[in-house]
Amino acid sequence: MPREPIKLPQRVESLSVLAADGRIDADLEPALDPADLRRLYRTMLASRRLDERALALQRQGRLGTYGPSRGQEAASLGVAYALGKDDWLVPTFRETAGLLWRGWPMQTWLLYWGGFEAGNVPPAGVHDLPIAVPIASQCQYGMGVAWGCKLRGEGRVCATFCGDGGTSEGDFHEALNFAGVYNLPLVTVIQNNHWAISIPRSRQTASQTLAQKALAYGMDGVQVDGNDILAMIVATREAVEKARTGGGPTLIEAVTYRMSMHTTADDPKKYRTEDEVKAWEPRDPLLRFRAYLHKKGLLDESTAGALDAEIAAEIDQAVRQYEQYRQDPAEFLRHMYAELTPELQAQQAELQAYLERKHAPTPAPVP
Ligand SMILES: Cc1ncc(C[n+]2csc(CCOP(=O)(O)OP(=O)(O)O)c2C)c(N)n1
Ligand SMILES: [Mg+2]
Repeated sequence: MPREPIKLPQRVESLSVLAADGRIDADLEPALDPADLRRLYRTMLASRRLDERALALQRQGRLGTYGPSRGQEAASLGVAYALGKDDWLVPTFRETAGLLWRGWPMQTWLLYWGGFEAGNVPPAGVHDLPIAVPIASQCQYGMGVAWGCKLRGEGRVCATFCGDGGTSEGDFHEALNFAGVYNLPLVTVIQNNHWAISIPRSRQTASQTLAQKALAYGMDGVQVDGNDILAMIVATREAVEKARTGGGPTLIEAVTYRMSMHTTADDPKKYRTEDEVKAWEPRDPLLRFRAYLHKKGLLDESTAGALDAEIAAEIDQAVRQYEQYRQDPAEFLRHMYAELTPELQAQQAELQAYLERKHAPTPAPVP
């Protein structure tokens, strides 16, 4: 009757490939097509610039409350890249880079933040769910989608995202538990950006890592340098391959940092120091990837400048389309049920009558 450590078949690993200064672990470096590397860089840059523009638009009163994704681009993009076209992605609201890779037009993304229903509609043929804001709800949706994939037996996989704060929600644990029991083709990615609004990661859990939570649900966990796009690609590819071939779910903790405010309704200076933010700046995923591409001879100053100009024009065009968009005010009633309930029908009729009154020509004054 000895006392001994329990040996678990699952593993918790840590993974990083590309150091902050652009040095690479050659044994782990994925063999990516140079055209793909360039496209990945372009998407990461587009995501960063779009994020900056969105912040400016919100400050000018031209966009709703906005949640920036600055600093978290690699964690999102690496996952999107590792998925197949027919796989599913379930985003939180910081997946700008991943959604651009999946083919979401910039103007659709702007419409989402502008509060329009049209911003919730994935482009044709893109198997993504709309952006979900309720914390860790994405885990449940992703688990359900993965279950559907398994039942249909088409070999498709679902990747779902949540934040470090999301790991304290029941939804997170219930989804992982279910995915483990039913051996679902699910990759759950925690974007550990160190903050849940003003709650630091250290107050979220006493666990040393978030990746180790995988063990409780009978799956492998991997803690990845989330600012290292190559490591994110390697880890997600392995998890996707395993899921696709019946090996079940994986939990990925992407260690990253929220370089901006939580949303435009937040002032992070109230709860974190400038020094902390500064310490993360050299680990910026965009700078690191750029250094890597420079070293490989895939990006020079003039190409980088041309790219910047191209992306700025693309964003200008998307902003124009967004601001010219006109929505039928009754649109919001149409998305909850396949058939309108009697109550919603009555509301729709009332709205219609109101709009007709509002737009009717003003009657001439009685002489
Ligand atoms: C169920 C629920 N409770 C509260 C909120 C308000 N809220 C929005 S984001 C957030 C913090 C989330 O932190 P984390 O999961 O780390 O994600 P991050 O914002 O850092 O990306 C909170 C409390 C919400 N959206 N949903
Ligand atoms: Mg967080």
